[in-house]
Amino acid sequence: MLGLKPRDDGAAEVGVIETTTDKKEYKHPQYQNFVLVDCPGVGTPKWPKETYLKSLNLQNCDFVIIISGSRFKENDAWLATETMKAKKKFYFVRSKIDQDIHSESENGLKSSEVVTKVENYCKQELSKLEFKNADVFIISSRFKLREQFHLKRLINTLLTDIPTLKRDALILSISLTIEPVLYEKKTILLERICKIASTAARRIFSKTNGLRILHAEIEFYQEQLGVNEERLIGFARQIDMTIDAFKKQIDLRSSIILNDPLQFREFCLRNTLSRKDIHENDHRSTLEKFFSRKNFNRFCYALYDLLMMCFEEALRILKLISTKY
Ligand SMILES: Nc1nc2c(ncn2[C@@H]2O[C@H](COP(=O)(O)OP(=O)(O)OP(=O)(O)O)[C@@H](O)[C@H]2O)c(=O)[nH]1
Ligand SMILES: [Mg+2]
Repeated sequence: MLGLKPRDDGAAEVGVIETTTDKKEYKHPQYQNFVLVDCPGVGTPKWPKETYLKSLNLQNCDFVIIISGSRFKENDAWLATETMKAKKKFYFVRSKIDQDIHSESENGLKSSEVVTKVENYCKQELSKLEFKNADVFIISSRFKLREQFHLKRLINTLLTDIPTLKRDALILSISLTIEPVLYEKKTILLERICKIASTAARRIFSKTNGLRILHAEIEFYQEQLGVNEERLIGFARQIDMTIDAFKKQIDLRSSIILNDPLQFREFCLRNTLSRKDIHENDHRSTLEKFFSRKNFNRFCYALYDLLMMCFEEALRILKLISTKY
């Protein structure tokens, strides 16, 4: 969820031996108020069941994710019950599905069949532990596989469950490029257009400053939607393509405009979009309210256009990557 590999700075420690012995907070690299707390499992020497809840400080959490790499056991069910009593949401997550897929491939099972088998088995086990109809999210933490399996559904569920006020912060913190997250991000970024355009337009006697604000915002779009240089290199590597071939295939235009000062200036100061080009649902009324002010208009159009461009690029990346798996 933090978009980090195990060896990256700020990533949680992982290891084959007991690794997490104390509670540790992991701040999102870009969004410091999104904090994931990694805790040892229930019943480990330093974290016995008797003092677990006190150590966990459940009241300070928004939700609890209970992760198991094998079967869910009594202690997992106990933690879920306690979380429920504290009126917080909990989620059962079964990781390491890639290992099951690997083991079962020799038996001729397809990966989707293995996922279903493990999911049903986990549900069965949880039902024996008095969790009838529990939802179980099957995932793999392997960096290359993290956007596959049920992580998409887990994130969607989190987004539905989270208190509204915290939703935007959560969505912007999610570094995964998965379709529902992209759509949510687009909505949040659209809502920022007026404010950014207005700030930039107020620098009316100094267009350069205004343009600098737009430039920073569009870099933020790229970062958020996963079409910045760093993510592109990662995606290209993931599907064994050279970065140039990848960019060509995606028909990447946003970074070309952003990296060429002249083109960028021209793009921001033109005013080619007409009202009918603005999609019906895309906050038309908010945008229209301000349509009379010239620079504001131009900046709104430019931001809108570039946001859509980045968004379409992100969708094309997603499509390309999914066809390669
Ligand atoms: N193949 C595979 N290995 C995984 C996956 N998730 C974790 N691992 C590996 O399993 C081992 C244990 O992972 P950790 O993340 O340290 O597990 P943990 O539950 O935090 O363990 P403690 O901190 O000791 O409680 C490490 O070697 C990880 O690399 C996964 O989805 N697939
Ligand atoms: Mg750990």
